[in-house]
Amino acid sequence: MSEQNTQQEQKKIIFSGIQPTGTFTLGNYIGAVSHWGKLQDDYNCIYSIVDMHAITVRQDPAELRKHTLEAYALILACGIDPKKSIAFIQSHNRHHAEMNWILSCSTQFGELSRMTQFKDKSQKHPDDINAGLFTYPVLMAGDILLYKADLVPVGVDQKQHLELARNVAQRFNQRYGELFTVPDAYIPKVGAKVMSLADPTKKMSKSDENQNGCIYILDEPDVIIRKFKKAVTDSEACVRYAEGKDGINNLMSIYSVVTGKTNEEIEREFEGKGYGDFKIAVGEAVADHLKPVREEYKRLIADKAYLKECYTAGAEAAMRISAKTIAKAYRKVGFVDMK
Ligand code: AQP
Repeated sequence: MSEQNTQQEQKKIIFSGIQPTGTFTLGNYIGAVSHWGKLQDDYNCIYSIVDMHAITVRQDPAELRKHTLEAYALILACGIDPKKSIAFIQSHNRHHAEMNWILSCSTQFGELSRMTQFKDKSQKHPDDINAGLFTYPVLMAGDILLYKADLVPVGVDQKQHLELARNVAQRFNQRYGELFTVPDAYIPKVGAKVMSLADPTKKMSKSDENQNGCIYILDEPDVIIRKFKKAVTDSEACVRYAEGKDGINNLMSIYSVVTGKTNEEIEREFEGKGYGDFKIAVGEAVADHLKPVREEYKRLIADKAYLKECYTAGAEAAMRISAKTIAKAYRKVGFVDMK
């Protein structure tokens, strides 16, 4: 075996996914996707557009198909190199649905009932509280466990689901014998929860009805700056990070991520200046930061043949790994081998 292959095998495994429920927000980007590309050299990375998760909320089929392709192009535009990482569309690999069933039988009704995302989304969609919405975290556990991922880069909102994946993995291993790696969350120190600009007590979300609260990473610079100008702050008119200043704290975190400046440096930079100047500076810095992503996305989305080549190769590579895990899981639970 070559030295390069041995190194590849020794690297830890990373899995993460994103739903194609709309254009990614600055929250998705800062909390998750912007880290994905940076991890490619040090880990064996597997990234997925999790379209099966997206249908837990009613989707228009044509829109979902379009958003899935766009999301795939977007992760590449954000720096995922399909030659370094496995990048695929979840529904292309049927092992996810199969693992979902196996793990459903090792997950308790009570633990799923405690999931805050289920409670939030049931409130948001009271006319469609479907079983898939309830068992979403089991599908997610399967996504991770199929690839024996060591680390899962996610925003802080996914911490509870990851905890569940760990419990399910441990329970299965105890019941049937060692199979799954128990994964750890990889949560960024700054920007793990980007808040809505319109209501800084609420998470910035793709499906938020208030468009002003949400920066989409493909928004044009003038739109980004306009939204930041409207951001809800407080009446103190002093740029400082402090309890109770949710709006300013959020803007400072965003500014810190895109400029690399610390909170102390930001406070010094805006000493004696009003919120108006600060909001414009944040808007401009974010627009500049996202410019290369926007440009690369436009190039990629126009090249459907290239995208297809990448997601097909990605699904094949993903299946080569997950086929082994699902076969072992079937054997461990006692299913009869066909061969
Ligand atoms: N506001 C956020 N701040 C930091 N990280 C965030 N993430 C989402 N919102 C924020 C992280 O983005 C990754 C992909 O999320 P997802 O698409 O799988 O689902 P989500 O968490 O439900 O994201 P949205 O934007 O809120 O989607 P909708 O509106 O469809 O529910 C995850 O790692 C997540 O932590």
